[in-house]
Amino acid sequence: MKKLDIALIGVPLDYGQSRRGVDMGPSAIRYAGAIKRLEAIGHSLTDEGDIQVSAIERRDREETNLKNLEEVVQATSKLANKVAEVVEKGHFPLVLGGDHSIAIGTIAGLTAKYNNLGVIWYDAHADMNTADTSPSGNIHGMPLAVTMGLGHEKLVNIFKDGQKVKPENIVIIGARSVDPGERELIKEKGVKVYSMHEIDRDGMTAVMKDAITYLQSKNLDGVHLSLDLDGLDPLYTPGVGTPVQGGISYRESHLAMEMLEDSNMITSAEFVEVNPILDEKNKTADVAVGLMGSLFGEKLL
Ligand code: 6HN
Ligand code: MN
Ligand code: MN
Ligand code: MN
Repeated sequence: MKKLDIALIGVPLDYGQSRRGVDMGPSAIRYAGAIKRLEAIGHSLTDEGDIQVSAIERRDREETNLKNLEEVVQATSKLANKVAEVVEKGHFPLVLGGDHSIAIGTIAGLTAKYNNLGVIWYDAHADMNTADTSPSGNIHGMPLAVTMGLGHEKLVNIFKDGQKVKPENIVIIGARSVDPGERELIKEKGVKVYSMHEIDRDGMTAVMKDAITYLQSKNLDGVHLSLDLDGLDPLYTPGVGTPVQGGISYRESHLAMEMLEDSNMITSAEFVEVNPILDEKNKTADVAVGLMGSLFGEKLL
């Protein structure tokens, strides 16, 4: 991989879901050695610090099905501005969550540079609910819908109004827990999904080859990797708020990252849902940093 100028941005946000602790994700990932690991590969790295998140302790007070909407809007708006600032300077944004609602801000900010962005959503979930379909009211289950222009206008209009990514430019990998409303939306919008069924049946090599070829056919000017650590099986990443059994293995995930590195298509990334309170000795943050190593071109020999 060519040497990158990586801008690391932490987002200590846990308002997009209902379990405490995922706000400590950026610290846990830094503690697991992310910076040294990426510098050892030869990249230069600037730690932009953390986005400020309001520390209001009154939660779930809204009667709507969008918990902590204002806090999520504020933090993701700030994040979008920061991401826009670093991509405009030519840096590679590497965003550390925080819960997956942060992707609303990351992807919005990326549109400052990319007009036809692709997104790889590595996750057990589709994160395509809206307030109307969400079983939980948690905004971390909604960011992919928001990115397609669907959902509360305050979320959809962050950074700039409306849709940020075309549905046909999105690929989901690792899905195994999809809500009824999400299933309908996937079909209606034609989102490409590689579920655990395809990974089991065809193998990760075939799935990644197909996903990469699919995205290469879309004339994209950038591809964002949004990696939810719950995409992996909780055996490997127990420190997540919404674990689902039967997930992607550690080795398959490294292979996927290596294939993305070989493809040269990834222009930004985020690693989300690391929750140190639920973790076992920072195992999940360690896996996140290992996957970054593969994604950014770490070589054995
Ligand atoms: N994540 N589909 C469920 C919901 O509440 O909407 C779970 C979402 C999980 C979100 O893991 O980023
Ligand atoms: Mn610089
Ligand atoms: Mn998930
Ligand atoms: Mn997710």
